Amino acid sequence: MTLLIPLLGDQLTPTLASLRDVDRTRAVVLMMEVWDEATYVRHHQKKIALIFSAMRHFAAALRDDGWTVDYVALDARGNTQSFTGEVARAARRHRASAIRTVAGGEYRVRQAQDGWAARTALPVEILEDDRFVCPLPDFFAWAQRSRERRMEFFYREMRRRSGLLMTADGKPEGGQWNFDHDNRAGPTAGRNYPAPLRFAPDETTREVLALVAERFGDHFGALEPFALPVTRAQALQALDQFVDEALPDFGRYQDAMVAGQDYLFHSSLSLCLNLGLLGPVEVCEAAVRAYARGRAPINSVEGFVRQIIGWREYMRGMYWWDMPAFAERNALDATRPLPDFYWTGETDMRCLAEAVDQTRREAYAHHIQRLMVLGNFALLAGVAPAAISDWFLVVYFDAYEWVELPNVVGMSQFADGGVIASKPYVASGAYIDRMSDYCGRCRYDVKQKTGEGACPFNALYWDFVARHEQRFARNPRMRNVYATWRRFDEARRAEYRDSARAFLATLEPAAAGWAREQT
Ligand code: FAD
Ligand code: DLZ
Ligand code: SF4
Repeated sequence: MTLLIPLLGDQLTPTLASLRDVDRTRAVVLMMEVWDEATYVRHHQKKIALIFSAMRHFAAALRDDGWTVDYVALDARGNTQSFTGEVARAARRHRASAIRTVAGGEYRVRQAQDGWAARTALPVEILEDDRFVCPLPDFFAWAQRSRERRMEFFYREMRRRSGLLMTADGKPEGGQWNFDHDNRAGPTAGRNYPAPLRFAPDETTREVLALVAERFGDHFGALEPFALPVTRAQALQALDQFVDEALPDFGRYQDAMVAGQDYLFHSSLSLCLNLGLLGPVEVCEAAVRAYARGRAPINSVEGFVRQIIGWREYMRGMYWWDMPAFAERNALDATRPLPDFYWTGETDMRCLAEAVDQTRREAYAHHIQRLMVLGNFALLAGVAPAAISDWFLVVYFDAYEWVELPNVVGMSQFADGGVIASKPYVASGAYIDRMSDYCGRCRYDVKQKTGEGACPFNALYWDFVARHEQRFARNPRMRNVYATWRRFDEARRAEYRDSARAFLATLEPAAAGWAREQT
């Protein structure tokens, strides 16, 4: 009687549902490095190394804890290179009598799990992933009864449910649910920024780095230097350092962008959260403790908690609510191929060149770079949502489809028609200039509106406004924008549109094969 427990690469949590209440002497945990997962999109090299290294460290920790772990390395003999193939092989190898696993975080994987019973002729128990504050059935119930499925309303329920930042009489701490209006400072000259902790690779990580260099060396991104946390102990250190050094200013500078500063006051904890090395509640509790001790102000702590129990949980719910249709959404009928500079970084637009360069080096960019530079440009230029979504899924160390897709297709590209975002996240150069120090040394002039030498975001912005007038003119949050557009005379409107057209004609489409293997 052997229970086989397949455990996926983003399920690195010792208290995972499938590991609870199990007789360890009769169970085998199966972990699999498989080509299918490493190449369903051609992930950034650092992301593959991170996941393989974290998986290997987690397997070692489970063994230390008394579990029998069958770890199938990528190059192991007979590896079929798919989850289903490996589950079937392991079921035979261990003469398993039953299979118990936690639901995969991605639709594709969850579909595969549904086929395991037929493939192995064994009973398969697929448990809900309970590492979130909001179970999916509760999210669906909320979505069903909500007229407007906006994050802000959902977030208040999560505050009440978790008790985080709630007073004893059930009121929001600090008297408000949301302190976002305090969180809009641009960069301040002369500020020092805390660097996230960097962890020297140990022998396990070095072996993985050699493997990734050999097998995935033609994928996007720099493999080394590699300094990411790969164990729970390292993740906890990273959390402590963030709370002590960055959290106090997290809120104020949340939307700022500074050349050469990859992280500012952001936590970079998404990688630990999404792998399961840290849980959402413990991370929020650490921030709330800092607030209680007077070490971090309410605008920072509330902002941070909102990102995790608000946005992160909401995005997961929306993903499962709308899949598989979500992946096909394209409300604005955008069809442009992805410009090649997203892969090469070769563009004179400094904001984009900075964002792509740090993405290549670090497999990381912070939220405002993702939303208001990389996403904003794709939306303004009319890039096909599936093309920009593939790019985001490849390049970030925290990118799993359940969180990437709703952020890109929903929030950033408005391709869901305005379910997640109440207005499109578009901005001209003036916004980027206000929130960053990029424009000063850009070849383009952010103040110039049209023509050669003008910041391309300016004409693209008004071209977007014009292209989508029918859809957005009646949106209350776009009323002022359209009032301005209508005040422009014909000649000025034509100048914007011609300038945008001329710029778009210069964009080189990316070569095929960067994001997905060519068939
Ligand atoms: P912080 O700024 O320190 O925020 C704290 C935590 O809040 C993050 O670690 C993250 O877990 C959570 N969080 C913040 N915003 C969001 C959000 N919108 N959705 C979900 N969680 C959030 N996040 C991912 O985890 N994976 C992705 O693939 C991803 N793709 C994105 C693509 C686009 C176009 C956009 C606009 C956002 C995307 N995000 C994604 C959300 C967000 O940008 C990242 O979570 C964040 O930048 C991670 O860096 P951090 O840990 O330093 O975040
Ligand atoms: C992203 C990823 C990669 C690159 N490789 C593996 C792997 O070899 N084995 C594994 O178990 N998981 C991997 N992952 C993460 C999976 O894609 C992840 O488990 C799914 O996203 C869960 O839905
Ligand atoms: Fe980006 Fe325009 Fe500023 Fe250049 S001028 S950095 S293109 S916003």
